[in-house]
Amino acid sequence: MLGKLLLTGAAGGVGKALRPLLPRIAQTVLLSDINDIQDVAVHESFRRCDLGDRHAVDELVDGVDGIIHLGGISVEKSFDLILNGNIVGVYNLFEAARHHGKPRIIFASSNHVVGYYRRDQYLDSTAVPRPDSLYGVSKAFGENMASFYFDKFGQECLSVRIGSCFPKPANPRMLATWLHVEDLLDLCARAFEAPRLGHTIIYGASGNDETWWDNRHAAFLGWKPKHSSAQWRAEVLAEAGAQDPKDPAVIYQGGAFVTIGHPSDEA
Ligand code: NAI
Ligand code: 15L
Repeated sequence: MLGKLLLTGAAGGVGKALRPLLPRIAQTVLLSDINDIQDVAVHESFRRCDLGDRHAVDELVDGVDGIIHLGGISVEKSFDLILNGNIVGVYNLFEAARHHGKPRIIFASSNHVVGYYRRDQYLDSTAVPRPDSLYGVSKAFGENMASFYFDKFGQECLSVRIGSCFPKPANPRMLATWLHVEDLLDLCARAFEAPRLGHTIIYGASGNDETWWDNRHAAFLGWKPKHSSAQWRAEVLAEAGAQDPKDPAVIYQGGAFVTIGHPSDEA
């Protein structure tokens, strides 16, 4: 059990879903986000912080025993927004951790690091990144920060290439990528408890019938997802109707992210 856990991005979708589960792994939780949070529970506290503000992030991390880093831009957006939240923000977080006792970090990376692999390719964590967006590039940067900070400074981090962490799968692609938040919580618990974590990358998907990802390099964590998208399969496929096998959004793992244009070209 951790003493004080820092949860960044706590006002977001995954943060909201994870918060009620966190007493299973930490005595107290420091919530943080660039947006306000009103419903702070007894075991929680809240500090508003822009991840791009180095001094504020340094103060945020001081005194925490572990970090779940969800904060940042979570979809394709302008480079300026991604630069602040996901590049400068990740740098600030790792620097703050290095200066404050190196609490373990769980970094919310994304499947969009490898979004330009086809769905008939089975990937492990050694696959060379093929990002499908500026967003995916920024998550690859975060993973590289994790690698560098471990090799040079001994900062341990689990980068979770999260598939799709939502209450239920929203489309046929998510039948493969879906991650139940309880499986994410269990993965975080194992990463904090493991005798050695080092720099590890894992794909974050539940035990779905279809998968494109092989987590054998992270087998030492003993993570066995309990949930599966199978219960929604019939409903999701019926709602979606026929899929065009020539559509890049169907061919590639990143789905619709591969069809999004450059954000600076948008009207
Ligand atoms: P979200 O967009 O709902 O939450 C992200 C939170 O980060 C927001 O509350 C936002 O206000 C905050 N944020 C953005 N910029 C910030 C900044 N400069 N400083 C401080 N806070 C900032 O995203 P969601 O779905 O909750 O995802 C959480 C994390 O997991 C994100 O890092 C996302 O990239 C990653 N992820 C999520 C997936 C999913 O299926 N939900 C899949 C893959 C990765
Ligand atoms: C992500 O990285 C996003 O944060 C999330 O909003 C979804 O788009 C998810 O990937 C996905 O691929 O389904």
